[in-house]
Amino acid sequence: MGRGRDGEELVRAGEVAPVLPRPARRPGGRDGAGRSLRGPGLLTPDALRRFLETRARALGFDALAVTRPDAVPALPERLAAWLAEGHHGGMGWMAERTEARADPAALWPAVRSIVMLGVNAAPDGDPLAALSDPSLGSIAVYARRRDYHDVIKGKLKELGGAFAAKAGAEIKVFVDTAPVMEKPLAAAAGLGWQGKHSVLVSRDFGNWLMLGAIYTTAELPADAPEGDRCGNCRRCLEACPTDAFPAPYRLDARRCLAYLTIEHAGPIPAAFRAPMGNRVFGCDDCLAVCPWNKFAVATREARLSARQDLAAPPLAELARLDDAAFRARFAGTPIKRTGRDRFLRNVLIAIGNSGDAALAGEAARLLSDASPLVRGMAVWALARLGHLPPAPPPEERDPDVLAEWALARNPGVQRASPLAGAGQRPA
Ligand code: B12
Ligand code: SF4
Ligand code: SF4
Repeated sequence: MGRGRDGEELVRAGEVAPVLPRPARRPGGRDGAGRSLRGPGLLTPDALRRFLETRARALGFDALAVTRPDAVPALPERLAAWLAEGHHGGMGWMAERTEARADPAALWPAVRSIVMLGVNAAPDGDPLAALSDPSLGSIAVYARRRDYHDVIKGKLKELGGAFAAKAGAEIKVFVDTAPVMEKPLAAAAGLGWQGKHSVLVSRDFGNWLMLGAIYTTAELPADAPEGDRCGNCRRCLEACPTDAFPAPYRLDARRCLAYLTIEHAGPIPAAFRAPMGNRVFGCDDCLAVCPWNKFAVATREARLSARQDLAAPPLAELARLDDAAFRARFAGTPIKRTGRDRFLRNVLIAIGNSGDAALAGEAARLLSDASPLVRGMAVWALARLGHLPPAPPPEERDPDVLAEWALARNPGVQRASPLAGAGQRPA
């Protein structure tokens, strides 16, 4: 997911106290060829690499591989093409600092090696189970737990600090918050390959690795990239409820429910409301159908383990969240980032799609919410359920909300049946 911030963390040798390694729990990666002696302890690049692996395992990382800053020369062209098509939608920050985003050396000229790390966030059970019960809200797997940005950033700093001290090198750590293209770098390092849905797929962890990066001035042996293992498969492309892939390997974020439910600020465009079904935060459809998930096992990282109360919360409960209750319920999770109003917008669309007249009362109450975004979606939900009052309340003056009232009277807004939108495409 996007974060839209330019967070960079430079750590110099000795700034972060090294931690004592706990016993390793997973076999290490590959050994590369040594090149020169380095750092105060005269460690070879191979020895530094082994140090990184041992420490990373002890900190709870599940995958580590190394690449060079110039490993993907096509990146500037690919990023430019994506932006030129407008596929980033309202994520204006993706169009900023593009030179640095597409070229690690432009972000930090001193970088010599890039260490890509993955934390397994595989779900325990069917990640799409909530889609079959329209009275529940479906929340993306990555968001049913503590915010991975916080978890991984902490681990990266600890690992990077220990490495910087050992190597006598400088490092910067990144997780989603800086102009870094984590997926192609992880693919170049051999952690997996970018599937036709563009997400990194791993032979060991399927679609569920969350990524982070350490840029360093140290020379480390680089790993070989992993080849594309999608073959003729098209499952992810076909599973998308909103046809968000104009071609394999290319995503138009403006059609993606992960973008629309999380990053997009205003009302969800009308054509995508029915296909949203009951997805109230993010979407996992293209990830969940990938056959490579059969090798994934549920996360061993306790701090990334799912919170049961976030797996499939009842819509009726979510519709009652005021600002304080929203913050209390989702503190420490990625969901808090949307804020209460955007989240309630999504909940109301799910209520509209539920086909459940018993939920109409929740939507009716929100016709007088303080947020115009929420009031507007309450109008849509009530129209979908066939319970819209004949006229807007006299005090309603907001032009966007009044536009929703006008739209709701349009015969194109039809009553929903249970599960409407699950697998349905927008007009
Ligand atoms: C912006 C963003 C989004 C946007 C746009 C997604 C996108 N595909 O770009 C939105 C909001 C839609 C989004 C959604 C999700 N995101 Co997001 N997102 C990011 C972010 C911040 C940047 C991604 C980026 O650089 N996009 C720009 C495009 C141009 O790059 P690209 O996707 O790599 O595109 C490549 C292809 O187009 C390719 N290409 C073009 N033509 C061709 C042709 C061939 C033949 C080939 C092979 C390739 C190819 O070249 C491009 C460069 O490699 C990253 C974190 C980061 N800093 O990297 C997280 C990140 C990608 N997101 C992540 C996750 C988990 C998700 C969701 C699953 C969340 C959810 N469940 O709701 C969805 C998945 C949707 C999807 N199918 O992509 C994880 C993915 C982990 C992984 N294993 O890959 C990341 C890496 C965050 C993290 N730190 O772990 N995200
Ligand atoms: S399946 Fe969901 S997450 Fe994947 S591209 Fe389509 S809308 Fe986005
Ligand atoms: S579902 Fe098929 S095409 Fe899509 S990423 Fe997985 S293997 Fe590749």
